[in-house]
Amino acid sequence: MNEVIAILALLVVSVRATCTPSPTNICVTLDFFDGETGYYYLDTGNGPKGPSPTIQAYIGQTITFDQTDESNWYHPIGFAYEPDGAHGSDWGGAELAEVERADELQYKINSNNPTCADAGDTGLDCYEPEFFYPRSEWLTKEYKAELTITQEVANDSFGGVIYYFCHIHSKMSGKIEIYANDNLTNRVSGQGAEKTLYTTSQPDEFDSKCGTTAISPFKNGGVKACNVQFFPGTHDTDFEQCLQAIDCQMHWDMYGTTTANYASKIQTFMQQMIPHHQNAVNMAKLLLKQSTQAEIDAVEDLEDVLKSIINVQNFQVHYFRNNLNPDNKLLISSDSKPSHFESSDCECESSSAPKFHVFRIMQTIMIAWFGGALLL
Ligand SMILES: [Cu+2]
Repeated sequence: MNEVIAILALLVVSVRATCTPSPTNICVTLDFFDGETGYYYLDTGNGPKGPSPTIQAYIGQTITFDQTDESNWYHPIGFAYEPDGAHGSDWGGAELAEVERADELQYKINSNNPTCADAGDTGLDCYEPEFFYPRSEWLTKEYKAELTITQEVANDSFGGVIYYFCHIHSKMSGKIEIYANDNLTNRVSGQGAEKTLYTTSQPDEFDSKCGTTAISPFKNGGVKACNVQFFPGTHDTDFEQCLQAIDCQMHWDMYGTTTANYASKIQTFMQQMIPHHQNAVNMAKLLLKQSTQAEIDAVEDLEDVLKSIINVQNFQVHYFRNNLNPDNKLLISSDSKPSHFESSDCECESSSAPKFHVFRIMQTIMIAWFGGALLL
């Protein structure tokens, strides 16, 4: 039965229309190795550009953002007058104004206006919930957002700029510059100075090899290396060296981002769960980065599981940050080494061998004793 569903899903995926890029039909993809959540890449006819590229539009233009590509799962696009729109300007911040009037935005599912009970003016509340569907189910439909740059949108913009963003994850925004007409020379001024957009985080050489985010300081020889080997072996492959750094980051950050002697069970849970989830996300990305598609495909449902870990646990990390930050409990890991990583205090290697040795002696005595008892 599962095989039949899988084959049907494959057939449906293969008959979904492919996106033909142009300035008014933008093919949206995501590179999830790029930064924590991944960033949008936009193809307006010259290949995917990104991360989070700035694009141009003019008053009167309608632009379709085609999100049918599989990489868009869990990343429903939205539009706002300030970066991150619904998420606010910082973790847990108040919602910021979105582009959401009926003549400005229309979501499409399989090319139709959504008709669920909450469809409202734009269909967002039918569109966004489907991005939480299981990946195999989401993959059976086509998802698009049609944005129209009206005079009102131009007037409400700050400095002639609006932003696309992900309705599920923060920090994925990019700019849409608005011009008065199609020669794209006269940018509208809107209602005041342009807002500041954060920069995207870029993977360094080690992260690029591992498919991860910000683990270089934790690799062997790095400034935050752990002096603890988290799994056995000689760690002589890229996969092992990446995994060691990923595990070191989690141990360091679970210690360093947790309030000491704190009475709130919920906030302590959230503080610990952020680095715990980041570890899972980086491990999933490492496996995808260092495996061939054939290796992944050989294990039933593995691609769904890995991409689910990346998108769902990142969403939960953002949920924890949004809860912790307004109470000043979203901590940044310090640069001072957790005491249990100092080699002088480390009980991991020096004492485990004697304990193991004592265990073996006890085992030998017990076997000898029982063996002797049986002979009597
Ligand atoms: Cu997203």
